[in-house]
Amino acid sequence: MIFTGMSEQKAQDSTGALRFLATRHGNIVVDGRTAIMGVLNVTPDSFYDGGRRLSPEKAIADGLELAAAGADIIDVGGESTRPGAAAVSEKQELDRVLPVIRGLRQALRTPISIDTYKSAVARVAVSEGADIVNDISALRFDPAMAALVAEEKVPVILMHMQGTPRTMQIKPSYGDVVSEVRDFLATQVRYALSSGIEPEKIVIDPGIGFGKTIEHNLTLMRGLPELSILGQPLLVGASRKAFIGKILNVTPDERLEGSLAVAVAAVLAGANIIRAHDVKETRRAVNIADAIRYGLRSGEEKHDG
Ligand code: 7PM
Repeated sequence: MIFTGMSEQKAQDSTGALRFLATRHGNIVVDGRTAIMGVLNVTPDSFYDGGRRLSPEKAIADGLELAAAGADIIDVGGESTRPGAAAVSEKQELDRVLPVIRGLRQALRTPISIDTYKSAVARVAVSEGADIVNDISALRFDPAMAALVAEEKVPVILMHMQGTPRTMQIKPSYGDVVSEVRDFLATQVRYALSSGIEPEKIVIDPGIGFGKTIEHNLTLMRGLPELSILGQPLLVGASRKAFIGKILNVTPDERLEGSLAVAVAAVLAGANIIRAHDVKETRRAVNIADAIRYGLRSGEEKHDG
């Protein structure tokens, strides 16, 4: 693909790949620079950050910290999707996320995504200031989700998952994991379009760790260019996930370096958005990957040596 200078800021490049994700709180650049989505789980039971934010005040403070560290998006979630995690009611999920969305929205203009597959949760979250719907079911679990996203004209993240959060890690199985994930995402993009969601508002995501063995995750990382060719911005979320722990034989709190290595590999293989717990460190690592992938941006040139 040919870049004629990042200052032109056209909506699309010559290949049709999207350069921006338009939200109510501004455009998120997704080409020429990788966006970072900071994870803000407001749950008692997430595998890494669960139980850290039992009050909305603590969650809001952590969200402000993610923004200060350079997050381009803050992903607020009220239900853990780790294997076997307890399901929560719509009311409980909203009780967790709404005070946090309201508090962040008052203090910040950083785009906020709501990590939910429930349209009722997404509807209220968006009305209170969320800008993006992050649906780990890719519009499949709630038949009302596609219409809600179309009506609100918000960007949506379509993520691949085999099975459900409860069952997904019981013997995941594929013929060819890359082509199956690619074909699934292509189908869900078509469904989103047929539901009236605009093409420039659709992000795709292979769903690292969602119904995949360690080998499946590694094969998908290798196959990311096959997903990029769908022409939608590509999000990769591998931060502190189990396959990193299995390779390095470390617990979630020791997975920073592995997560940064995966983030860099993802960017060099075509990712446009990286979902991460450790925004400051991920931003720095990804800035290097961005410089390799896209070249220096004006202002970044410093003398050598
Ligand atoms: C087990 C699996 C435990 C996954 C925790 C998680 C993603 C996401 C999550 C992702 C998008 C976590 C995750 N992962 N949304 N939500 N992509 N779009 O690390 O990879 O918090 S939950």
